[in-house]
Amino acid sequence: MKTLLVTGATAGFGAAIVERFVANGWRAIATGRRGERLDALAERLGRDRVHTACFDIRDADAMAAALDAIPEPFRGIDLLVNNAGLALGTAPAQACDLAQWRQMIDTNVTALVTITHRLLPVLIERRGAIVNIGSIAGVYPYAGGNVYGATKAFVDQFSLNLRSDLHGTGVRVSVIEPGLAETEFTLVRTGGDRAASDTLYAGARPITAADIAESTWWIANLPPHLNINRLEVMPVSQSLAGLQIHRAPQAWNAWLAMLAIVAIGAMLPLQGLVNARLATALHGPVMAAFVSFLVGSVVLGTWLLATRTPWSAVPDARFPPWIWIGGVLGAVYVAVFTLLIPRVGAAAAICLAVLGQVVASLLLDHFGVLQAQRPVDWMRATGVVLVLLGVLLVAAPWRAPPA
Ligand code: NDP
Ligand code: 8X3
Repeated sequence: MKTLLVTGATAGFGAAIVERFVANGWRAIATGRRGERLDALAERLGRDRVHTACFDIRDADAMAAALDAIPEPFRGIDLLVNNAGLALGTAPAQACDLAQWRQMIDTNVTALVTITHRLLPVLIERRGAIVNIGSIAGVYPYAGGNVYGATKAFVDQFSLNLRSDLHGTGVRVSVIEPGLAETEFTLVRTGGDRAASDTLYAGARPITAADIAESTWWIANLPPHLNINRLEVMPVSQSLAGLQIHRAPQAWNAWLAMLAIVAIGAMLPLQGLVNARLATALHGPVMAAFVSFLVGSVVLGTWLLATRTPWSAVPDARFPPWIWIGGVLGAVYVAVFTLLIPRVGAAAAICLAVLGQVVASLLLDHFGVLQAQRPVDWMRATGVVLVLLGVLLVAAPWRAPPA
């Protein structure tokens, strides 16, 4: 009976790989930090077939102690699956937390080479195999991939270099580079943001943990004269999307952006005027609020959908529910102005609306609600706010509200 050791077997790929191999007659050593999950796995698959080793893979002493404590039937390791790993954050490098970078390097790189170094003698003795879990992030750069992608590039190159050094030993070395795969990966990456994780995978039919277990099984069970060097796996729904070009800001672009903000800001209070008439002349305030909701949804929806275009002046938003939340906000917004216009006058209301619009979008952008993931251009933002304040001071009728 053959034995494999899988790091990071408490979830995702690792757990699925253990299940796949044990179900097909292998013994497994399952490692990870969450002992209760390892216990559940061993209970389910049988303690005679699964040995658990609970340790933080970044702790070299704990790793050594756990490997020393492997019971006799499990000591002849034929396959090492270096799977434990994680990504933390998607912020641009200049906004990243150094501690998170270090954690990724310690886990995805340092721990991986440490356990590999430790197990090489037994793998050579048994003419075994190593399957490292890399990532497409190590091959194709993307914004926010910074250190995570770099650690996976290391895994790729380390795997290829290992092959060279293990030449003639019969030990096979492969690296699997999965793309979008639904596991706890994004939950970990976003610090536990379930909504962000669900949104990423929704409708994409991503790779499953069982798919990667299947690929690992295939690699491990090929005839001994074959070695898969690299296996890049993506869901059909994912493909590559080119390079990006930053162009120096053009004056007309900035003015266009400002014009758009002013136009959208002005549209809602104008609708407030219409609503005020609708409410009294036609169907009352409920119908007015409904019309506000519809128009607000369309306006905000158009705004957010426009962000999918390469036009860089609008913030990047990819979260469809915001269209509807935007609709509700639009309705409240219009309702406020329906009440406000008769009191302060249309010019002042429009200026206030525009100001509110700019401040709100800056705040949303700043706190990452629109997932812009880029710092606010405070120079331009302050300029816009100052101009609008100026317009408000000059144009607003600081006079008695219309009778
Ligand atoms: P999961 O978050 O579901 O699983 C990660 C596993 O790694 C867990 O078992 C976790 O165990 C373990 N792990 C993380 N840190 C440590 C640590 N310090 N000590 C011990 N174990 C640790 O993610 P996936 O299954 O998706 O990820 C598995 C591998 O696949 C990772 O290397 C990831 O980079 C890679 N990958 C994932 C892709 C994806 O889209 N999902 C795509 C490409 C590659 P515990 O927390 O219990 O310690
Ligand atoms: C995980 C794949 O594209 O999310 O390694 O970085 S990706």
